[in-house]
Amino acid sequence: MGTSTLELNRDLPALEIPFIREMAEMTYHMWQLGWDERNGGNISRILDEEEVSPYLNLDGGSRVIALSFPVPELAGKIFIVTGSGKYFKNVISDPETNLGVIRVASDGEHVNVLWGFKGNALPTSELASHFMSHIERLKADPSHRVVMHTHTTNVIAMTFVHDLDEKKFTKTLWQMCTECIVVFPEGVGMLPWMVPGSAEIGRKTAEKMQSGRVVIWPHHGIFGTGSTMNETFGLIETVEKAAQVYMLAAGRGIKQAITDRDLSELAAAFGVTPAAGVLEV
Ligand code: 2HA
Ligand code: ZN
Repeated sequence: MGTSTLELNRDLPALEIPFIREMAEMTYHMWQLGWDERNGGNISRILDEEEVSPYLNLDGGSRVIALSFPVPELAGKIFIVTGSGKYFKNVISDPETNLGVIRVASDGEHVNVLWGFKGNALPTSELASHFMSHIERLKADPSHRVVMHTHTTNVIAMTFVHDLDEKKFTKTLWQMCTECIVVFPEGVGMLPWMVPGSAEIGRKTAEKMQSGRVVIWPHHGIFGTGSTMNETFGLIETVEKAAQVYMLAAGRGIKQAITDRDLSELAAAFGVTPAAGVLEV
């Protein structure tokens, strides 16, 4: 009934549609990195009408899903989203079951399924965190489009052995690889441990997104945001790389380090402003 079939271009394989292919390739790549075991991880990307309209009927979709957290700020916006309980590994072989394209209704209380979520699948269990983060990031940056959550192995490991203070965590990450401060000068946000999948963790995550693009959920994973899929992945990849270096080097008798002065020279050389209160120079 129109919910799992392309309304237009019915004969076009889903993987030939650029925004579906991009999700399929990204989820497969992230699964190969070992970050998205089983159904771990979820991605949502805002789609502009111009990129969707050649392929899908923007007013189509007879399936309606109610939201328990109204998002009037996102009324009319279109998203491609991974499915609840779905495996990143499987998106590439069956995008129509594992992904969906949804449009937020004008009241902000429902979404219409324009494509995908075959077999009555639902959007990610972390939809609240995604939608609320999209709202905050769009306020901060109109070019914002992507929210990505994944179970980056070394970031999770680091949250067991490092102080969870956001400034201390940020500084350690900056010290692990020279370019970190350039890639995320605003640092990382950190929540306390919380039960995932709720509107509450969504609100707390989004609050942190007011001033940054990365939020860490201790012992669980990471949220990253950005204007493109590539840039958002690159941001998360950089934080994870720093955490990996930390897990390799910490406790092994570090003999030299990148100093606070080095970090502030780097920031000046690359024209970025480091988060306040992290460096002592
Ligand atoms: O999609 O990662 O946080 C499963 C999760 C929940
Ligand atoms: Zn998760």
